Amino acid sequence: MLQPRDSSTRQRKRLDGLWLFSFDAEGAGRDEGWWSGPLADAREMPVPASFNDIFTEAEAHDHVGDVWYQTVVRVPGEWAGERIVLRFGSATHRAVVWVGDTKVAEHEGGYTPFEADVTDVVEPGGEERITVVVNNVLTWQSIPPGYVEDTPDGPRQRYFHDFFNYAGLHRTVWLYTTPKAHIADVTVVTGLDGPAGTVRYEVEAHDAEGMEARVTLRDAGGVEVARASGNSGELRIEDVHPWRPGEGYLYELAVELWGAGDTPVDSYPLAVGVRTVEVDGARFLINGDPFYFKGFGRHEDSTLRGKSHDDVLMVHDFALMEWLGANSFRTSHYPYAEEVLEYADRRGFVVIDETPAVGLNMGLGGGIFGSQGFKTFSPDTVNDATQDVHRQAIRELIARDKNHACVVIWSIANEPESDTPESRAYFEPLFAEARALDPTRPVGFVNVMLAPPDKDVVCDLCDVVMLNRYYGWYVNTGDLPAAERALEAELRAWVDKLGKPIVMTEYGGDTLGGLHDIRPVPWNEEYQTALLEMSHRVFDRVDAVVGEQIWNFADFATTSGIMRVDGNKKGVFTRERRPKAVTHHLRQRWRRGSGSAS
Ligand code: BDP
Repeated sequence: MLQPRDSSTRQRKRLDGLWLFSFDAEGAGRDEGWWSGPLADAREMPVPASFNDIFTEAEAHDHVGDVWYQTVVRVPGEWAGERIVLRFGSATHRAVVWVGDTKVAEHEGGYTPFEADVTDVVEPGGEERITVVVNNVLTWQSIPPGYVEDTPDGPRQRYFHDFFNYAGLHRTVWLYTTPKAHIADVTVVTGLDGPAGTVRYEVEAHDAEGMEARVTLRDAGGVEVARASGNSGELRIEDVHPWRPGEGYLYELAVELWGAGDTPVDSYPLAVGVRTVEVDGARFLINGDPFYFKGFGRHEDSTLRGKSHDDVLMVHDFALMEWLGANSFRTSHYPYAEEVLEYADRRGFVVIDETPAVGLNMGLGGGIFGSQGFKTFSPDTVNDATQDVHRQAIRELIARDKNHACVVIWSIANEPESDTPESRAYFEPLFAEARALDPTRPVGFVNVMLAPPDKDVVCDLCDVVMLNRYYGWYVNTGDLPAAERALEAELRAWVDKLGKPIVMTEYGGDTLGGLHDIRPVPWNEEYQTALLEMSHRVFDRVDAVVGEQIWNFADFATTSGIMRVDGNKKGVFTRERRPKAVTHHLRQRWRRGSGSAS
């Protein structure tokens, strides 16, 4: 799915700002038709933002069910005759949208965009009321899953992942135009051939009978380097400047649709980084060179905004990662805003792109301890319907992010159950789906501690083994020598079993910023440093380890519970982005080139 862009044939209008907003605790709005007039007794709510932390009441923070958003927009008069589209970057976790009294869109899944062609519903030059009901409930048939417990005090949302269930309109809402005959999708696949680069392209055009697609590729200085016509084809750049980690060199592909006239009917600019990704034995290659991932599992999370996209935070977070010498991150545990992927393309960051499939594991309690008392896969829990939603989440992720040079691995789930025949049956078709949709990128999922090499039955489907391990924290707590032995033994067992590259996608321990001691003890800053140093010694001894992504970049919000003090504190930065002492170790290691591919 294409991001809205301005071009010679397209315009867009950002609808962000203060919208009217109502909690619908009784779930009355859908029956009462709240879209059919101005929202009664509404407050104002910033868009984009999670709604949870904006007001002061506990009911707002912990609301379960529907919330309503509404705004009035003037559609520019000069848009008459154009195709007009209303697009949401995300609505967490599902939404229905009305323009005036007409329902125009419905979408399931909280982290991918959706849009509606509203040409026939809006009047250019006129004002239109847009109403959205967003629902934040997690069920056994949502991704991620959860369930609602009815209590005498009202509904309580339970879920199995370790981050707060922020919800709302988290990303920009656009109203944009395309011509009637328009470019609906573009797919590029890049390659390298000695000093030359190739860009295979495919254009999908709608309502464009008799028209021709033409593409022109220009380098970063605007100089044309190749052109072609036809809905698909291959461009060749004789002396290519590849996209590479640390150097986000981008070409621009001008995609045009031509009819009989002497200007294009539609035009869409797409940034293209030319690079290759490949797994070769136990090595991970970008442009044929061994690559070592240095970075983090992150969250879209900050004070007040919750999971809202925010350019200030994004640019600052990348600056902090660069300050440390990081070169990569995983979009744990859901697709991040499109702006983040675009920025990663430009900064030369390498991304493991993950679906929202987190918490499909009843062996882990509330994120971590003890079992939940459910079977993960059963007709009443994660079932065929859940798998359909999961499959759709994979489709939407790949459809959205397939053209990003930064994306080098699809992660189809985080820490699911993967040691039972049911888990194998569940995941086999999902791997097939991801590979069919994108045969060019490695596919994997992130394996949990509970499924080590002698138990796991799914990792052989992966191109890259991605491991979350907490030696020295949840196991061997406070005993780093024992942790070091156990971590190394397990990694070697993975090498013996699969011989594939291993990326450590999580390791670390909770650390209260500012807590110091002369001895490293769990929770103090000395312990975080010692634990990471220990882990890094092990990674350096195991050749198949091709990456280290610490859990987590920054402290983040979770549900309340005895395992969490004001959230998860495994960040190397606090939630306010102040560095913990360990950042100095990381700077030394990552900037002087340790933790690099051999
Ligand atoms: C892993 C999860 C991650 C948690 C982390 C932790 O993948 O979401 O936050 O452990 O316990 O289980 O900190």
